[in-house]
Amino acid sequence: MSVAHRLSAAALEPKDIPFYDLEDFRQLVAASPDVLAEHPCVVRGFTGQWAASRHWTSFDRLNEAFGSFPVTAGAPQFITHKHSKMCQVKTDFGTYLSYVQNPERLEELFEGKWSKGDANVLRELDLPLYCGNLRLVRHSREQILSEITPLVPGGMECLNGDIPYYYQSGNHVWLYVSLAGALTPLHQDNNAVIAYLAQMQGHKEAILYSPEDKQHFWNRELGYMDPLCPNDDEFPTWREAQPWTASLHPGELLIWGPNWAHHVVTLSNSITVSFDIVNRLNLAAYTRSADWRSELGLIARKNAALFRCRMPYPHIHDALNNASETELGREVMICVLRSALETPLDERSREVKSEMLRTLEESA
Ligand SMILES: O=C(O)CCC(=O)C(=O)O
Ligand SMILES: [Fe+2]
Repeated sequence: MSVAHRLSAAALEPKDIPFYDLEDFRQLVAASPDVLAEHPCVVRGFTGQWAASRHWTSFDRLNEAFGSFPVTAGAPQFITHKHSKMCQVKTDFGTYLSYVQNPERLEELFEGKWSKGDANVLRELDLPLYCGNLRLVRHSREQILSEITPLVPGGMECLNGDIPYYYQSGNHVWLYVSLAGALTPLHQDNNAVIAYLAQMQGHKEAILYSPEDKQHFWNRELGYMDPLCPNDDEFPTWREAQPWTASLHPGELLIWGPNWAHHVVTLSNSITVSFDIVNRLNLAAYTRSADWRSELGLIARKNAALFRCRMPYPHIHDALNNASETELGREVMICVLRSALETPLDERSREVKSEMLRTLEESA
């Protein structure tokens, strides 16, 4: 197709992400366990089972439980295009909640806390600050997970608990509280996770693209396009990318497969739980990812004395001294998996750890 012809071609009509009641989703997953590689889904009737759907919708309760947690809030949440501008404050979640309840108190609440831009730049950007990193869980046995149990809808498999350091390696159990207008620009999540957004309050709109269309919505030089305002010069083939869209309301859960790119706009003040999943669909892709390796490498380096003592092997000591964080993370994981496999494990945990070890030994 000539360039001129391609530019004048019509963009692909967005496809509606299909909605399922919980039981229909269960049957869909049983018939096609890999359905999320094909398209995202919205599931109704799932989050109503959670204690969190009663507890995490009260700001007083959220403040009591998580107010002291350190967070950042950005406008937009983060940026994924080389030329985008953003503002950011470093604060605690309680102060952020005060802002969400009284956005006009911006200056007073964040005085001296700006790490990017300031209140004037924020007004120019015309976006609210958005805290997207209230991290709720660091270990798979934490009590707080009972708030969002069952963790996954419709009998989906979830292997998170069998993966060492899972919740410390950049994977989310995060709570998002956002004002109308808050923006999460187009991006793909770390570690090839399956992910969901569980809407507890308010309304969001999401646009997703399959990883197979990546060449049309991303380039190495600039990053990701803006799906609401695609730039023909920067992304000349954007019309060939198939958008999938969903409007998300309380009680609905949007779930997508590994590496699906997503752009999310908050349309009315919102509370959402976000959760990352690994199962057999993405275990190998997870294991091959660099993101958890560098997080784990960083943990090992920050706690070098402890890791030296627990792992008395010359190659780990060398890696602690000389290797990049990503290489160190791989070495540490191999060591953790080998020792775990020497102990009694249930069958599933043994399978997961053996597959991870095999994949890591194959991929340097
Ligand atoms: O809800 C949003 O604003 C986007 C969240 C997101 O990107 C995620 O949870 O992976
Ligand atoms: Fe995301």
